[in-house]
Amino acid sequence: MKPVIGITVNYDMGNRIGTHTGLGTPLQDWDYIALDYANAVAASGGIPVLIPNLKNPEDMIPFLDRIDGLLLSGGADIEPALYGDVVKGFCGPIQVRRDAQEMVMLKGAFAKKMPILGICRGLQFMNVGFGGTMYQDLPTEKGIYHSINVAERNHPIHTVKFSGGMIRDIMGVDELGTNSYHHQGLKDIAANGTVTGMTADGNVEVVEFSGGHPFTLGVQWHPEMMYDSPYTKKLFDAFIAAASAE
Ligand SMILES: [Mn+2]
Repeated sequence: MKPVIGITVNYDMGNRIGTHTGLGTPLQDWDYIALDYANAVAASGGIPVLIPNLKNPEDMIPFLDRIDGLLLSGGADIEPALYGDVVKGFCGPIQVRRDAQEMVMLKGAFAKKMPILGICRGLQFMNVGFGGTMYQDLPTEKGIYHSINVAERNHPIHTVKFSGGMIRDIMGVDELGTNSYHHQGLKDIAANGTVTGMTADGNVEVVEFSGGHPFTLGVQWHPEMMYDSPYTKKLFDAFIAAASAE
């Protein structure tokens, strides 16, 4: 049977989606996500299911009994209070409800030893959820620039060097050209995290986390946007295979 992969989504309480598209009305909340994630899951044989940001965090728990793997998607910045920091002027908008709901999903999936793949914010959220911290803005705090929106989304714009681990085994190469769409970056790594991929300018791009399912891994780039890359297929194939084995 094909594994069901739960995909977390963005949350908009500001009417931007509904009123922009003309499909909604003021004061409506909207969930939204790029289709690339679901396409990538489906292309590797999984059944993608979008997980809504329900009002009550405890209402997220039943989803954990119905999914075989969890994909934490990209999106808004994480509330700094979750990693013991205050909001600095260069932090982007946050989505409080998404943070709360995603924490239930992450902790629940981890406790159930379910395969977890984090992408962009998803990697950041895993690190924060397991006790790590963030740079709120890489250009300001670290002097490096990773929000590189100058080409098609599938075009590699920087190189990630793998230092071993599962990511090296999955990809079968020592380094990989990837896209880069993030202004924040990982600072202190959670105690159960091992960095297995970095850029030359010192940004953490892959972390593998212990204590849950062996496939508990996050990447900072957007593999799902690199829809024609064999390495995207390799990564999602490995994730779906891990979820199939449950
Ligand atoms: Mn990057």
